[in-house]
Amino acid sequence: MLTTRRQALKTLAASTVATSIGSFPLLTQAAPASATPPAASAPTGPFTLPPLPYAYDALEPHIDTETMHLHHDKHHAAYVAKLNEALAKEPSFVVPPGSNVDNLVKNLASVPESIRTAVRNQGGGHANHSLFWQTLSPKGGEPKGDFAKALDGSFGGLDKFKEAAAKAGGGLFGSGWVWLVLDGGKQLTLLTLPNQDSPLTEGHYPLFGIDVWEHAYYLKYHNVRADYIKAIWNVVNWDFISDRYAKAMKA
Ligand code: MN3
Repeated sequence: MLTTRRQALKTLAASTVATSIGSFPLLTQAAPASATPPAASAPTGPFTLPPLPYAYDALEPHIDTETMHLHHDKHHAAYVAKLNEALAKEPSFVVPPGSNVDNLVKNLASVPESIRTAVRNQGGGHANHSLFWQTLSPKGGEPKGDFAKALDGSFGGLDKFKEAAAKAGGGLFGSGWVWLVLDGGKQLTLLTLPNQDSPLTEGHYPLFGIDVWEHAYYLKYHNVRADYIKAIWNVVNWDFISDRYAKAMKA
C-alpha cells in the first residue's frame, strides 16, 4: 500500500517536473485525483509534504538517518505548513489544490505583497526541498548524455564542477543553497542564493542544489560544511539531473 502510494507520488513528481518547464499558466495545474493523498492527518492544503522517494536510511553513511528524519519531517514539513498558513491570510489569492509550488515561486510578483515575503521563504523552502530529495539517491552514478557534455563545456568536467561547487558552498555566508541552474539562455550556471530563495524567482531553472543550511549537516558533520559537501557527491542522482536537463533543453 505504501509502495503504491509512493509510486503514485513519484509519478506525480515526474509530471510536475515536466509541466514546470516552459510557459506556464499561473497556478492552474491540478494534480491527478489518484495522486492526492487521502490521509486524514494531511495538512489543510493547498500544499502538502511529498514523501521521500527512498527510505530515511538510504543515504547512509553520507547523510545520516536522523538528519533525514529531521530535515524532511520537521524542516520541510514546516515550510509547507507555514506556506499554507501564509496563503490562508489572503483568501482572495486563490491557489487551487494540487497547484505546482514551482509556479508559485516563479510568479512571486503576482503574490499579494502582504504575504510575498512569507511565500518567498516558505514557498521557496517547499520548492527547493521537493527538488532536493529527488536529486539524491543511494545509487550515485555519473552525468550522462548531453548533460555530461554541457558540464564538460561549462566547467571542464564533473571534477572541476565539484571543485567549483564546493568553493561556492564554502564561501556562502550564513544559510543558503549552491545551485546548478540553466540560466535564461539555457546555459549551465553555478550560483549561490541566500535563505530559501528559489532560482525560479530569479528567472533560472534549477537542476540541482546543495542545501548548505546547518540543519542539512550539523548532526553528523558539525561545523565542517566542507566534509558534508564532499560526502554528498556519493549520493547525487545524476540520472535524474541528466534527464531533467534534457527535458528542460527540449522545452
Ligand atoms: Mn534544508
